[in-house]
Amino acid sequence: MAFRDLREFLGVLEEKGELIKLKKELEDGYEVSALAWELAERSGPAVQFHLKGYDIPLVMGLHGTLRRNCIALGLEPKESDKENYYQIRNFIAGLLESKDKWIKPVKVDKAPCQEVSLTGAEVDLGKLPVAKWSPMDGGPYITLTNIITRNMASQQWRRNTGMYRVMINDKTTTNVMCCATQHIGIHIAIARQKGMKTIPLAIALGVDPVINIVSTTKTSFGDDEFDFAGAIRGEPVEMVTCKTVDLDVPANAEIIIEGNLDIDPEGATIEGPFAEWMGYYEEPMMLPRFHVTAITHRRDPLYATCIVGHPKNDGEVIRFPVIQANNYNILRRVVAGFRDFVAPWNTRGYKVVVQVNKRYPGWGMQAALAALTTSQGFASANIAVAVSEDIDPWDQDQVDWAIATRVDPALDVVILPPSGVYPLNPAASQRVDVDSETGYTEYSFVGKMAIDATKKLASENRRPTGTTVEPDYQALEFVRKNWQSYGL
Ligand SMILES: Cc1cc2nc3c(=O)[nH]c(=O)nc-3n(C[C@H](O)[C@H](O)[C@H](O)COP(=O)(O)O)c2cc1C
Ligand SMILES: [Mn+2]
Repeated sequence: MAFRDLREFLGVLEEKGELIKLKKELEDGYEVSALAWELAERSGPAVQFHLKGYDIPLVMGLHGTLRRNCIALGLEPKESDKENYYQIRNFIAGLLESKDKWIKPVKVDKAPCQEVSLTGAEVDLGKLPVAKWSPMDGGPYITLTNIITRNMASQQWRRNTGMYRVMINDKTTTNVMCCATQHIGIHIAIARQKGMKTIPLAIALGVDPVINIVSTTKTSFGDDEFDFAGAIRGEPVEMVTCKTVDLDVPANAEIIIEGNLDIDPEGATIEGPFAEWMGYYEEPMMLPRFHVTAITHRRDPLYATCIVGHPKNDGEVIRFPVIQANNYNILRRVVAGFRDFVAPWNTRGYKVVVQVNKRYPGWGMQAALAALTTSQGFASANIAVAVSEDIDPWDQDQVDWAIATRVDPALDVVILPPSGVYPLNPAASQRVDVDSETGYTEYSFVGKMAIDATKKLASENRRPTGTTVEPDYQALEFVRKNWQSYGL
């Protein structure tokens, strides 16, 4: 199964009643953002519409429900969010491990995304239907991006695509949010260490939804997400060479923005604030500036977007099952008695839960510490909780009950000292814009807390956790069968 492009996906969504084309034109960015908020609140459909003042139509909410993400991945959607979460997580985690199934992209000469090519004085980012989405935002933001860069130190074509936010400054420049712990941050640091002042960069907008999903998935550094997309699609992604920079981009995209990222720390400019996915306005930061050399697009392009901030906006829904799939794979290998791992939706990945079958004393704390110290866990989790098999790690009410009743705070909590982490961490302090020693960009410092909320054992020199209250199941069955007889 593979969608050729965004349009084919939209066609299927419309057929299934998952996409509505609005007749009404929207007035401004705030109305778009409020509509996104309410659609997230209601787990509503994807929408296509026009924004006043712009010719290019917008599509929004493509990834807004786990159900739609199942459709995007060619999986049969199931009834509940829980089933769809596990279905997507396991599918992504499985393919990440099956490198033999990864398929390299193929090159094409003629591409829909280059039907129109604007260079030099023709470049005008203001033509894109991108507005200020939230009152305190520092500018108009492009959000559903696929940002392609290369490892400039590698002889091979080591490429990365990641989804990173982009603030428009003027007709020809933007900032790109590229922090140290992301692969683009590593590309920048490597190029800086080689003494380079700029690197080529391309932004693909409006793509086959699988490409958005791989740009959000945390693969290992050095992996090409387009090879991984090939595995999901069951056929290669078609790529075309950019008009003005030495990079390849998905040929069937709606719009491509090409140019050079100024990585000289002197060239950084203020970006933000931005109403971000973790539910806070992100403070302004100094970020590299992107100088656009060309915009290419289809003759009648669509502009795909998402607006973050609501806990169930498409940005969160797309991230939630895939971003931790790699972490799940790592923990599966290193945690003794491993059963499951969930980064709960409501805590935006800053709290994670690992479930273990504790056969030996101490395995609970080992699991919680391991969840904090994989590279992804280290970069993004502040709190890890280990639970026993009787607690469903998906159900945060059960996890809270385990924390409240199985944790002696003096014995079952380990605090790790502050370390450099992903900067979009609301609890972190001391942000560093550019580290002159390493060339790394954007990180913060925060400590970490491991909580062992597993059942306690006598062999741990503890009073064993009591027996959980459960009904007599035979009696319960009897009561249920005879429910009417109680006059209820
Ligand atoms: C809508 C959306 C916007 C995102 N914006 C950013 C961003 O601005 N900066 C960032 O570091 N990560 C951002 N992410 C998360 C990254 O896409 C994700 O961590 C991905 O793994 C990065 O690619 P990489 O692993 O190749 O670095 C965003 C995710 C989504 C879904
Ligand atoms: Mn990557």
